[in-house]
Amino acid sequence: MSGRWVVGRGSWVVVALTLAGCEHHPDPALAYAGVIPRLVSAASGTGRFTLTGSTVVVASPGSEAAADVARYLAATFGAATGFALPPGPDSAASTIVLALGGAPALGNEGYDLTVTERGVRIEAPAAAGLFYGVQTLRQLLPPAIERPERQRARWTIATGVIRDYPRYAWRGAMLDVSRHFFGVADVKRFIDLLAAYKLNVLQLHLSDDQGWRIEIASWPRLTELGGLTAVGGGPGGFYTQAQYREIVEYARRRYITVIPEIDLPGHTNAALVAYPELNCNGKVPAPYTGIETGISSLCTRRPVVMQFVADVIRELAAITPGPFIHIGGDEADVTLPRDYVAFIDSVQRIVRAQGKTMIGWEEIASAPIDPGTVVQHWRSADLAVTGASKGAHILMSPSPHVYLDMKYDSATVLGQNWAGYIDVDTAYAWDPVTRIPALGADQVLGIVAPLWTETVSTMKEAEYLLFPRLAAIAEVAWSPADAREWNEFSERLGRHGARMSAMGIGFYRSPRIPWRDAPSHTQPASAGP
Ligand code: IFG
Repeated sequence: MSGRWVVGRGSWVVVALTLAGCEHHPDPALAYAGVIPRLVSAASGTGRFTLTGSTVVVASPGSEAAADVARYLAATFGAATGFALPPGPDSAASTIVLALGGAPALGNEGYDLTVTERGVRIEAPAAAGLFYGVQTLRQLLPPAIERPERQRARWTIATGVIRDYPRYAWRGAMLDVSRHFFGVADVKRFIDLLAAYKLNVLQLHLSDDQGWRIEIASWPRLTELGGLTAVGGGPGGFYTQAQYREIVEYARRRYITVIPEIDLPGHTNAALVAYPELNCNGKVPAPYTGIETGISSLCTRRPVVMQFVADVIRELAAITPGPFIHIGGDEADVTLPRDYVAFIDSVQRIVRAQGKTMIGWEEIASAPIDPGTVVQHWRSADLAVTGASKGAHILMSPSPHVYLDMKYDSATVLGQNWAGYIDVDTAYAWDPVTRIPALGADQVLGIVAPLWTETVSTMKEAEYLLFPRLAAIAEVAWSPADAREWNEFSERLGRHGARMSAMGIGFYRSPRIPWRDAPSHTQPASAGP
């Protein structure tokens, strides 16, 4: 039977819904109320639209971006359906229309999505909105749409109307490829997972004590030597600049901005191993494969160090189309405070000279940072407030809520616990504005959830720590604050398990969630450091 779900601000209203049929053919109308992140508004109807081999995709003429979203849609839905979903005319009997235009109030990531008996129409002022409409469309289809193999199924969507747009413009995750290296294919998988939940920033933590992961032509030993190590002594690795460009382009097609992080002046042992002239004692330190922090520093007063920093940032800026360069700045425990402050001031001049905006972990707030600098909060509210008082924008990465390398609970093998245990409710039940009361809402840019990889060496392990918490955090970043409520989310996430399984995600089956799907995996065996 059919029903209507009306989703509005603050409450769910079920209008004459009769739970029909058995579990594996849930009422398509239910899907509108199941989308993660939660939609701003949605109402499902009693009609049905079924995708078929004759469905065509109609993209706004003259827009390469819209055409590229159409190609992405065809590729994303093609594997499971076997349908070509080719470009076609608006007059076709079965269409998915991707139309640029619509209500300007939707902003550059919002969209309207309408499903009728004849087809789907996604309308958005900008192509990013079309892309996010496609992410929602995926979740209106049965979970099987996510499976890589072709299946004979009825790809039916309930008719309905959706209006959706994000709360924050900065919604992302960070992957630490320094402690353990993750190759291009893994990073592309990480990007696909971000895109599915409408996240739009990938911060790549490219250098640390244990490894340097990006080729710098003017300082080749950074990767020739600094790229050889990793936590635990395993093989390291690095990206050539061509591979980095490949990652950036893959992310761009999914409306994700790559933000490279070169951590300075601390977290630099791998650089010192490669170039001891950067070390105050001029000696080559032993490669570091442990997991302590605050153990290293560039010799910030040496001219050669500033030349090094200028060369690295110049080369990184040249391969980074995005407006931001992250210079780390955290845990510089063995850098003299006055040297640290002078160094950060010098680095920001170098970043500015490259036409980029500097991002740093909250410790940079102790330096004379430019207004407009991005300060990434991770553990000190005071430093975040200091940064904001200097005109910085605050990026929220509060470690007790979004550090995805934290264990779920004491039974979790992977991960650490210095910021506490983080189950799904802890990742969900917080708000970026009220988290630091002294911050004004307009001073908060958005959210980034870091996955540090001291204890994580494969994507399987990464995905176990990422999900379901990253889906929860994506909702904190996208959905209206007054529409978020833990009990409703936990029910919705319980129904979402089948979709994560279909996506091949070996997620943590939190006991706090009423999972509706059969368990399909167990906790990955520990790799440990
Ligand atoms: N803090 C360090 C990270 C990482 C993390 C692991 C920041 C900004 C602990 N710095 O978080 O390098 O080691 O949980």
